[in-house]
Amino acid sequence: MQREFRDAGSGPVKHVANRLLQALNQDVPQVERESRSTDMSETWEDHLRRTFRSMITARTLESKLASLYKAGKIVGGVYIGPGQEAVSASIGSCLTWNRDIFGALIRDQGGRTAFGEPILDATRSYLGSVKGPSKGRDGNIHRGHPAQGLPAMISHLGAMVSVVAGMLLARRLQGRLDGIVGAVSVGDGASSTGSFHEGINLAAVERLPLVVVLTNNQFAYSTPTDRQFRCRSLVDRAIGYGIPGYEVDGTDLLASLEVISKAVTEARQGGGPQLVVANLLRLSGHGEHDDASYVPDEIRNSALGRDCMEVAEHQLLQAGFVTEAELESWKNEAAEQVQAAVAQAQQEPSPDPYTDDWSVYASPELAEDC
Ligand SMILES: Cc1ncc(C[n+]2csc(CCOP(=O)(O)OP(=O)(O)O)c2C)c(N)n1
Ligand SMILES: [Mg+2]
Repeated sequence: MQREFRDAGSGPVKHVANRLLQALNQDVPQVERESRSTDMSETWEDHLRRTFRSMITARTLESKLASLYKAGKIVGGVYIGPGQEAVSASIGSCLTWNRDIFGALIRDQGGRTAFGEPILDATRSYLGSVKGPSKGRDGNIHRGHPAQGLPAMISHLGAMVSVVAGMLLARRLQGRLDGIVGAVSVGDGASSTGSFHEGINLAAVERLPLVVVLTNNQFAYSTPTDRQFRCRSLVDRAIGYGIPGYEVDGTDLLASLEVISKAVTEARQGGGPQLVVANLLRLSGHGEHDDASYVPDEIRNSALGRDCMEVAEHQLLQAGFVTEAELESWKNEAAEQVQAAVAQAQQEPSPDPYTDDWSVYASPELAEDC
């Protein structure tokens, strides 16, 4: 199957775009691949379908959140990850809720859903419901379920790398690390922070089962990659840490799931930390308040700017892994679930500042054993 792309631009963008083109123009694999999810009975095809369904749910949910924000129904910011669902959902679908660890960042609704976070968590957080995981105090994405392996997100870019490395080290010291993987999702901006370096270095030295998935979406807010790093590709950083590194086209679900599942399996089997670098373009603003007018058309029109949802849909239909009718029903089901989750959160109360225990430093109810 030959894929067609719009103009790949010039210079470095053209170089990356051409490499992606070469990779993408290989045929959709006909061979049955072994599923690397923890459910050993699951086929590669089912793993792929499950991952894609999470992508659909995430896109549907985030589109709804964006329109609620624009209608003034959400206070604060809305941060979404269109274009990144294939990478994010691939991380979540290779992990097992209540066993593995997932350090999600701001563009990981796909991964959260694939990992097992209920979509009600998102609507309750954004709509300020007291029943949300942060009891209505966090207006967007700093939510989690630490006891189930989803630590509450820290915004400070690379911080989750150190947090997840620390959680893995703690589990080893407690004698309960066996077969567990900790995956963390970060961006190109995060890769310039000390915490990213310290976390990976510690994991490499201790040979912890840490998988770092670094999504290079070409911007950290409005900072482009040429103001962020000087190396050819961020995957070259793996050499410095002495760990395996993989680079993948993040707009391609088949390729992303294959590479991420390989990295997760390697880590699970004792291969130590793994670095996956996924290249794509952030298809939204940094948040919904940002029109991203600083993104040049040259990048938007390159292969990096492809929408992974369209690519995945095409791939699955072409490979015969899904039918048009099934796709339609998956989309309808996602829309119904999102509608129900919004309606439920909207009818729930917000925290009451006069009666609530504000728990400025810690809250006994929120302190879960992680
Ligand atoms: C130390 C710090 N500075 C600034 C911010 C605000 N901030 C949150 S995400 C972000 C950009 C992150 O870029 P990147 O790591 O590439 O991830 P992306 O948003 O592109 O997914 C910024 C500036 C922050 N959370 N922490
Ligand atoms: Mg970025």
